Order: sequence, then C-alpha cells, then structure tokens
Amino acid sequence: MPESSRPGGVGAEAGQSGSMPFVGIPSFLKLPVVPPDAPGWHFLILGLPYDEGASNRPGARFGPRAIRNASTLYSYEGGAELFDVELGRKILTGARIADAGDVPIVPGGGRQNREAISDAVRRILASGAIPVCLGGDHSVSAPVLRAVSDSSATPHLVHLDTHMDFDSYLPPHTHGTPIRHAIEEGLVSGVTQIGIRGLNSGHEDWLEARRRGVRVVTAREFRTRGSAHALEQVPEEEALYLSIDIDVFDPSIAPGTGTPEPGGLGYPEVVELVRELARRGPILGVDLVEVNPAYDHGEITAILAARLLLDVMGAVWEARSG
Ligand SMILES: [Mn+2]
Repeated sequence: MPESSRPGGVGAEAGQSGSMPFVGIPSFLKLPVVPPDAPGWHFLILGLPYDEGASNRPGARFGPRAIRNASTLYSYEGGAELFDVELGRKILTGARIADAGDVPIVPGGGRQNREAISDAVRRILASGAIPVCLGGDHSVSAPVLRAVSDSSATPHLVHLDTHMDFDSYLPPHTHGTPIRHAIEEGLVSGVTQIGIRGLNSGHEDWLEARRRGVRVVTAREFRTRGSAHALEQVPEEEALYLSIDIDVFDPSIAPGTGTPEPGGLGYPEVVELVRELARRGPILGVDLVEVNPAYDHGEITAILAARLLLDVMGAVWEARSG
C-alpha cells in the first residue's frame, strides 16, 4: 500500500487502498464506510436512493450506486494522489473523506423517507463534516435543506439546473417542487438559479419565483455573459448551499437523467463557476441529483458526476484551507 493513502483511508487489509479501480468494494472512491455521525471527517458522502418524486422517467434511485461505481475510476492509491494536471497541483490533500452509506429509503415511505434524509444530514452536520449528498431525484433537496437550516446558518441556495423546480402544477414533494418548498419554509435566505432553460418551467411559476426574489441566470445568459455575471447574483459573505441537478449539463455529456434538455452547460465552465463560488462563501453542504443510470450511455453521466463531486470538494477544501 502506498504511503500516500488518504488519511483515515481504507486499510490495506480490506484490499481497498492501493488496489486497482476494478478491485474491491465500490464505496465512493473506495473510501471507508462509516456511520453519518462518525467524528473526524471533513466530508461525508451520503446516498439518497429515492426517486418517488420523479414526474416522468424514474430510476434516479440507482444514481448513488452508479456515481460510487464511477468514482472508483479515481481511486488509484486510495484516492490520495489526485493531481490535477490543469491546475498544476493536487486537490483534496489532507482532506478526510468517508462514505456514510445510504439513507434507508423504503418504497412508499413518503414523509418517513424525507425525515430519514433530514435525520442523516443532521447527524453529518453534528459530526462537523460537510454533507455531500448523492441523489436521488431532486425532491431530496428539501429535506436536506431542512437539516442544514436547522443545524447551521440559513444558507443562500445556489441551484444549478435546467428547471426552476418551482412548480405549482405538480403535487408537493416531487422533483419539480424543492425550490418552492425551500422558499416557503424559510430554509434558505435566497436563491440563485443558474442554467435554466427549456419548456417545462411554467410562466406563472417563473413570474412568482421572480417576485419572491429568486435570481435566475438562464443557460443562454450564462453562455453569453459568463460566470462573472452568474456570480454577481450570489450575495457576498453568506453561507451557501450548492444543489446541482445533473440535467444542468448538456445531454450530449449527461444523457443519463430523467428530464434532459438541449442547450445545457459544459463541464469546464461549471467547474470554474464552482471554484469561484467556493471562494465567495463557505459552502455548508452539497447535493448532486438526478443521475439516472437507466438512460446513461457508457457511464458518461455517472463519471461526470463523480468527477464533478471531486472538483466541488476540492474547491471547498481549497477555499477552507486558504
Ligand atoms: Mn431539478
């Protein structure tokens, strides 16, 4: 086992650290699996295999497993040697990351599932770690935000998505409604949406979201005016929560999702945006939702999701470490 294994990483005795990506048990990055309240971790990965909020094509319940499996691509040397050639430096050096497993979702669980999600996130926050949640459909963001706003500051929500998720047409607690919940319940201090496009965000909902102070940067605006314009919408020196719906990306690079929409963002500009966001305010928690392996091809969506999560954690870690 190489000396450089991630601090607290999986022991060589388990055949995880130092093994090839295709060997071993696919926790996130093949890191140790610990309870959500395990102390001493900087980031805890939490799977939310829930997709009963899907309004159309289900299957995002298999997202956490697909992302974990894809993440093993980056697990050489226990994930401790993440040298980013483009940055010219290692990322996540010294960061203690573990996998807190999945929330025990049950079919038809409704409120029980939402409470179980909030409970697990509360436990992670109480342990001092930053929760990094793998969806699941986007309805999971509301119970996650409930836990975040209970446990720490009420964050400003930065929401990367095709859709506004501010729907008044769908029943409550679906993946089209988490942003409405977050605002109506006072779980967030404000919302900035980036990447919005397509034909499935209703006009009335659009108007109402604007009336409630939601700042919207469409995909077109983002392309033409750049990430600087998007960042201007995010208040300075406020705690942030980052919710990334994988469908914010163009379907050509992220086909594995329930409601793809042409004209989406590319990977490099999203990573750049995330780095700048992390410098702008402390990021209290993250979710990445709507990866649906049933519609994926060549695992490209899952691999994109896994890589992006490493970038996000790397940006948060770098901002935090100064
Ligand atoms: Mn969404």
